[in-house]
This record gives sequence, C-alpha cells and structure tokens, in this order.
Amino acid sequence: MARRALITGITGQDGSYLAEHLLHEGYEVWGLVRGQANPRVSRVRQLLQDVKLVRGDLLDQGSLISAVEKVRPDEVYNLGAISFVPMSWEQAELTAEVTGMGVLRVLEAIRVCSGITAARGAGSGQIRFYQASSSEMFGQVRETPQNERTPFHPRSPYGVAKAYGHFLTQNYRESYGMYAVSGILFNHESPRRGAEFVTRKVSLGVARIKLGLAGELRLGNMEARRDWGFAGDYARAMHMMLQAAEPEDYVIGTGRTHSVRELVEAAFGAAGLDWEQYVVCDQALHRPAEVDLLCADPKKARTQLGWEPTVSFEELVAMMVEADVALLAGGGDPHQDSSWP
Ligand code: NAP
Ligand code: G4F
Repeated sequence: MARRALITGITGQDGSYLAEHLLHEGYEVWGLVRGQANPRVSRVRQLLQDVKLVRGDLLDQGSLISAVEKVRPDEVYNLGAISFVPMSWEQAELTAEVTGMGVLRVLEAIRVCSGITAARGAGSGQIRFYQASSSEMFGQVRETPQNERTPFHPRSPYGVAKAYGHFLTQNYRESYGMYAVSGILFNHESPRRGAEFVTRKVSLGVARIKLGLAGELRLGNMEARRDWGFAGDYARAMHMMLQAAEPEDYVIGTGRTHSVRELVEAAFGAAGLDWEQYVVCDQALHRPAEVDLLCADPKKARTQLGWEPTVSFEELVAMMVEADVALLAGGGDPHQDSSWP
C-alpha cells in the first residue's frame, strides 16, 4: 500500500514542491483546499494532476477532523498559513488564528482521530506531523548563525504566531508522545514564489524592465539580510525530517546571507541591466519592526539527515529572472492560474 500524505497549503509555493516530491517517492498525496471557488485550485489541478483534494480550512476545527478521518494519512504536513509578514500587522488577529491557532486545530484533529489522550499515548503506527516553523521566530537575533537552540525574539505578529505553533508542536510531542516535528526553515524561493515576496518582486520587476513594460522598481529596506535557498531543496528536507527514527526539530538554510541590495544587483546583473538606473527606495515599504539579519546554521540537518542544499544564491536568482522574462515575454500573467512553471 502506498503511504498517504495530507498537505495543508497545497496551493502555495511549498505545497507544490512537496507534493511533487512525495508523488515521486510513491506517496498517495492529498491536499487540503479551502473556499467555495478558490482560484488557485485549478493551478494545483493543472500542475499536480495526481494529487487528490479534500476540503477544509485551518479556521474550522470540524473540517480538519473530517479531512483527517477521510484521508487517514500516515503523514500530515501543515504548510497552510498567512505567510506574508507585512499582512500580519494589517490583520494580526486573522494571522494569529490561521498561522498560530491553525496548528492547534491540526494537532487536535490528529489527536482526536487517533484516539490519543493524556492516559493513552500515541504508540507505534501513529500519524506523523510536520509543522512549517520559520526563521522569522528568531527575529532580532541573539546570535549568528542561528541554530535549533537559538532563543526566539519575533518581530512581527506573524513571527509570534509561528512561535506559538512551534512550541505547541513541541508540547504535543512531550505531552502525548506524538511524532510531531518543526522545520525551522529560512527563506526559500523559486519561480513559483508569490509575487509579494521580495525575491519574486525583484525578478518580476527586472523582467518587466527588460521587456520595456516598466521603468522602475520600488523597494523598501535594501540593507536587510536573508539566507535565501531554493524551495525544492527545502521540500525534500520536510520529508526527510518525518523519516527520522526520533521526532526532532531542525534548522534548514544554506548558511550564507545576502542583503536585499545584493539580491537586486545579482538579479539586474543576470539580465544585463544596471540596477541603480531603475530601483527607487520607498520609505512606505519599510516595516514597523524589521528582522535585520538571518543566517542559518544547518549543521544538525546535514549530519543527522544528510540534507544539503543543491542550488546556490546566484543560481537561484538567475533561475527566477530567466523564468519571469520567459513568462512575461510569452504574455503570461504572474497572478493567473496558468502561469506557474
Ligand atoms: P504560501 O505560498 O503563502 O502558501 C500559503 C498556503 O496557506 C496557501 O496554500 C494558502 O491557501 C494556505 N492557507 C491560507 N489560509 C488558509 C486557511 N485559512 N486554511 C487553509 N489553508 C490556508 O507559503 P509558502 O511559501 O508555500 O510557505 C509554506 C509554509 O511555510 C507557510 O506556513 C509559511 O509560513 C512557512 N514558511 C515559509 C518560508 C518561505 O521562505 N517560503 C520560510 C519559513 C516558513 P489559499 O490558496 O487557500 O490561500
Ligand atoms: O521576501 P520577504 O517579504 O520575506 P520575509 O519577510 O523574510 O518572510 C519570508 O520568509 C520567512 C522566513 O524567514 C517566512 F517565514 C515568511 O513566511 C516569508 O516567506 O522580505 C524579505 C526582506 C525583508 O527584510 C523586507 O523588509 O526584504 C525586505 N524588503 C525590501 N523591500 C522587501 C521589499 N520585502 C518585500 N516583500 N517587498 C519589498 O518591496
């Protein structure tokens, strides 16, 4: 019998790469989708024809219990979230509900469907749970690079909600003996990245300028530094974590950090353009509280899981610029369903 996986957030960047990877590994893959006519579902149907869909919402406990009952998964990957950091200041309560409380609801759905109580532990053959934790929890970092023991100091309502989900995952592991792990993933990108995130905003901006469709690109804080990797590599790490003998949390990143300015230089350079002629710094795009520097120490994942990133920062930037030039040159719309490479 094929192993069964249930993925929340299947319509997002990571859901797509994880689903592809699990299908390739021979899994039966189910994706949780929300809404009555979610426009992103057709994109999933096009790209991931073998994925089965089940309706549910991280805001709705009953729907998650029904989904777990219906799918009877061996593994659950909770990738669903409001994941755009600036939105978490505008809709802090919704972010807490989806990104934070959503984790509780998925864990409870697994616990209830598995008949686990404080008196009756999880035992063998249990459903394994992966939580998409984030380097945003480190926030104002206490040390560099950041590892699994680095204390958290989140700087956004999103980071605070992720910290809640992270500790709750740890707590269900300790309280009920559940196989529940968190991947503390640093920024990972791809041609499927949402257009609102800085890497994709830059690759799309470069493509528009290159094709004569725009004359400038407006950006916020150019000095912030991130550890940027390729999303496909990180989806592989999620799966590896759930195959380990013992449930443990892992930091996943490249160990290299670059500023937004360096990202911009690399992206415009990949298209043969001089960024200084086009980039406009816009104070309105700065955040109420910034995370200045993120840089992973992925040693534990490397030594215990054998995980390594395969795509360098320069290759990633070139891949995204090339994909967006091809997309826009072909008349594609990054906001349309059919545009996902
Ligand atoms: P993404 O592209 O923004 O996808 C987010 C997903 O969450 C979408 O599929 C969205 O579905 C779903 N979602 C939103 N609200 C929901 C709700 N109420 N119920 C069910 N699903 C809901 O994010 P991503 O980049 O793939 O990231 C995946 C996960 O990893 C997220 O939890 C993110 O916070 C975390 N993470 C990402 C990174 C990164 O660099 N990419 C780093 C660390 C952690 P709809 O189509 O219905 O909106
Ligand atoms: O691409 P970003 O919006 O990603 P951010 O805030 O680091 O969050 C992403 O990574 C987290 C992991 O660390 C995830 F948990 C989270 O879900 C998400 O995937 O911004 C990166 C940096 C920030 O410092 C921001 O201030 O780029 C800076 N930036 C400068 N100008 C900009 C812009 N960011 C965006 N989105 N748009 C700009 O115009």
